[in-house]
Amino acid sequence: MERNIVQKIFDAHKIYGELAPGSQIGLKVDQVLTQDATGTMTWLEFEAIGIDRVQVETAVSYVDHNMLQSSFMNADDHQFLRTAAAKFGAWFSKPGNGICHQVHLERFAAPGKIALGTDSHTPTGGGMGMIAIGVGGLEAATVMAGAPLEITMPKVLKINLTGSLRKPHITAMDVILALLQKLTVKGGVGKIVEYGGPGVATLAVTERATITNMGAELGATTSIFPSDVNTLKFLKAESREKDWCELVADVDAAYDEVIDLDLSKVEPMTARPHSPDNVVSIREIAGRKVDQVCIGSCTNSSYPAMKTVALMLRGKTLPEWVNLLINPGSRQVCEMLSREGLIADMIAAGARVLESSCGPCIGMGGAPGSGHVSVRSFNRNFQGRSGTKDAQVYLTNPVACVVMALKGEIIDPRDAGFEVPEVNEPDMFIINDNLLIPPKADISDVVIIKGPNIKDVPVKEPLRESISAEVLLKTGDNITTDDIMPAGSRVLPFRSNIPAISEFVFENIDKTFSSRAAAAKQKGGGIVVGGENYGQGSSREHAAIAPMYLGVQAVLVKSFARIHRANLINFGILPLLFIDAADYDRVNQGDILTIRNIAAGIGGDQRYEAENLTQGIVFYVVSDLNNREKGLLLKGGLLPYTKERALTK
Ligand code: MIC
Ligand code: SF4
Repeated sequence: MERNIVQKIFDAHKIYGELAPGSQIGLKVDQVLTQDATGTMTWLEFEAIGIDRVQVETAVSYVDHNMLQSSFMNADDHQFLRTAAAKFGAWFSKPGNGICHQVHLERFAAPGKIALGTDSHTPTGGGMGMIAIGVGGLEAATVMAGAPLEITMPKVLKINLTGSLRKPHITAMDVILALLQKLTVKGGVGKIVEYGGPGVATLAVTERATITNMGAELGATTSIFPSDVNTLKFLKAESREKDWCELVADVDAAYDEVIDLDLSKVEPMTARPHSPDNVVSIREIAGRKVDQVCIGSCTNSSYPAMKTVALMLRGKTLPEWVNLLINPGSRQVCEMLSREGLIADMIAAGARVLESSCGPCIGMGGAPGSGHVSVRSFNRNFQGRSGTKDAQVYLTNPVACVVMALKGEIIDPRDAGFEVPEVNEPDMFIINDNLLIPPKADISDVVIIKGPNIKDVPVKEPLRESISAEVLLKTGDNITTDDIMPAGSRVLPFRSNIPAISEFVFENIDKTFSSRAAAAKQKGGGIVVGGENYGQGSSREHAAIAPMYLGVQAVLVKSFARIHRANLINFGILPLLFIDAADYDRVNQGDILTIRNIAAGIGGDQRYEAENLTQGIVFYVVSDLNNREKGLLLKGGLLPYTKERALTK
């Protein structure tokens, strides 16, 4: 049978199941990456499962998010992660080595492999021809403990690329922005996006990685490119040609859906506030004054992108009112730029060069001023994520970012009259792995060190037979995990401390949420009601653990985003769907809902009667759990479920 790339990789990793969309499959995982903001929980969970050493080929623990270190908390977390990696057999990427996705692409990603990461932008590895999927921490911990990755087989959407980009003003960023404009933040839900067609050969690995990185914003399970001579070139330049294999779809491979995209028709695009799919061509909104520009992040941090930025800045000066912040994504890129004198060009022009970390992308510094316009080469512009609620954040390509920084206004890069050099991938990268600590063979003297801010993972009691709880909050569509569990410099340091971080749940929507939830917990707990695509965005399981800690028993919505739905189940919160979307209007905040006979419902047709006691009405809701999800939800979540299975093995 003719197969596409996804089928080829899944076939080679299949433990059980059929590769038909919608069926349950178990896959062997080769690599797992964690980052510090989600990783402390992941490694605490791994420890709680009770397995001595990671069971996957390669596990890497990165530190890249919590780098501000405004108190002891982040540094204590880094020490915990370093000692846990040493104890459990993972690589440790020290702070300063760079953003997990960029470093992973450089040093570990390999075609044909399956990788999981506790970060939603793990699909960056798809640029290398690898299936790389973002998951919650507990999912990653159980896989590192030896479990297969258990997922519902997604559909495969082929994007057939023809033509070539009109570089250098138009970049890979514009490709994914154009797709977001077409497909929206829900367009990839339940799908893997596989790129193919003659246009693929015109894109280098790092350009492909920009596209697969931001495929997360489509809601896709992951995105993947073929592995070809460009892939080999990149791996050779990283001295890793041994990791290469060719991987292309068979000529007559079948897809569930095909979309054509002519690269030569792509325009310079921008996503306007406050959603990555709020995309227009830059020319449509030109003229607005720009206060801040940020370049870098895991989306646009490659050496060619950063070198282009530096050369464009050479000999120029920023306008008085513009702040330009640059965070090269990895130490490798940063070291190469500095050895070539390119960092000097950036700082001479007036840019503020930040360390290789997530930085302003997740509100760890670099917050814009009140109402300011911030233009970023990043992947998310959700309201408040920058650290400033009324900031107007636009997303665009790095060349457009430099042009807008130098002009101080929103302008199409083709209209500014600046020379833009074309920079290619180098033949050889500088390889210096001294910030990458390999797994240790002898762990006899390794002690895991936990600072006072690191608290145990809370575990929920088994699912109740009946839930009678207050609707604590009713939200609209496309609620993000940034809305549920904000990040930024104030909150991120508490990622290892659930009691403390739970005080911030829904803070940007309703400051009283956590105190109301705590009060409701005494009377039976809470329910959150939402619209479509609830929980889009980040993989942070804190958006499930903290509500669980506050007594939330169920979340009732029109539809869920994939990773968040899994996180709710993993932490024992019942994910419910309205059968009739019109019933959404029959629930108000403050109402008391009662859902009875839960065990029988889960074992049966998964339909439940929901009685709105406040309004005296009844409607029906449904859960769409598979057998595994049913089992672990009844136990109170994945941790108690996995521990019990490990003990009874
Ligand atoms: C993000 O971009 O939102 C993050 C911060 O990288 C998250 C992970 C986290 O919340 O720690 C993600 O994308 O999963
Ligand atoms: Fe870091 Fe931003 Fe990338 Fe998330 S999206 S991993 S915060 S750089």
